[in-house]
Amino acid sequence: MKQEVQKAINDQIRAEFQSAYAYLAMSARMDEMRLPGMAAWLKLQWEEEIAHAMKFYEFMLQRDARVDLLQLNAPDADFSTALECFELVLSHEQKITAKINKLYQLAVAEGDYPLQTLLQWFIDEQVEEEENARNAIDALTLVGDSGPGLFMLDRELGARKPEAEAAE
Ligand code: OFO
Repeated sequence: MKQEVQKAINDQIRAEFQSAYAYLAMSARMDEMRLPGMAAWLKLQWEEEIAHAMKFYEFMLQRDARVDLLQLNAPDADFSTALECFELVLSHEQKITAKINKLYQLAVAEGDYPLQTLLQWFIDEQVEEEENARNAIDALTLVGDSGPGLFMLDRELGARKPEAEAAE
């Protein structure tokens, strides 16, 4: 695999682990805010991001490329309402989408067909990730940041199933 492609995938592995780290921090904040359903939703998101990182990791090993695990930063979980939290989720996912698209452009430019195939899954996944965040923002905008509406929405988001189970 070309050096530039390996470097870009290692950077994407870091971005996926960084996402996991961010969602775990957000989950802890939601727990503090007594919103256990949203905390559980974010914790599932944490698990999914680890799985994303590992997809790239296994792909690198399969192709005899070099995995370099890079340094993570302290995550940004600076919000004071559930709505602000999901706005942060959406803007984070939009940044990840831009990174995946850039990686795809590199895979095309370098003629790396296996990477293009792998990235098809991620391109679809990003559409879903952004949609989930937007749906939560729409619901929170409707119900507001307190009262029975928020309580019900917290329960609804807490019922989210892991991806594998949801597909069954
Ligand atoms: Fe890995 O999709 Fe979110 O960040």
